[in-house]
Amino acid sequence: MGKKALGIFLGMVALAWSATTATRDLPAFYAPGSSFVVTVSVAPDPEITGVILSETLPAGWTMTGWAIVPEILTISSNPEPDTYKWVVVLGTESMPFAISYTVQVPADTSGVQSFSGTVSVSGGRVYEVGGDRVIEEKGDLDADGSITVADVVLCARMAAGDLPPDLEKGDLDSDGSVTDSDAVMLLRDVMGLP
Ligand SMILES: [Ca+2]
Ligand SMILES: [Ca+2]
Repeated sequence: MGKKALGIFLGMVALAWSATTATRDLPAFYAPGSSFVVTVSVAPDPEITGVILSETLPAGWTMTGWAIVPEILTISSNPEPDTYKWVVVLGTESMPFAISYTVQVPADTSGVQSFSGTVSVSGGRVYEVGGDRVIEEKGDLDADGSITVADVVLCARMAAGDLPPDLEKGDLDSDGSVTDSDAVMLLRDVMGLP
């Protein structure tokens, strides 16, 4: 292999090995009517000077605030109802960053919901955002795939100290404990009340 050919070959290897990555971190569960924070961590290629992150939320969910760490010049927009974009201007100093955004869940949401997203980098390539994609509704305490009166009964028994509390799925108002107010929230959900 000639020197030039070797150079091209090594260049191709470097291209193949240096890839921008983006990873989403979601909580495992949501409660209808609540809000929570989603974090997307992006590690751009060294030569990347700008990144556009685009995130599509479950239908009807809204983004209510965001932050980027470290602080980099960023412009956000909401081009379509459920899609949010952030243009991150890295300039000459490409560095990993994380965008955290707060999501408001509508009160009438139920079931498993999913997120999707892409990162477009200067130079034109587009990568899928990896990591967590789906989030389940809190309250399915008997894990049978739906939220029914049976789950309300379990929640009420946890609130009464009759059963060990399931904080991940049973703490609907996210105040750190399973109490009667969680059981009431779940009952309202089962009955289709706002
Ligand atoms: Ca259930
Ligand atoms: Ca609670």
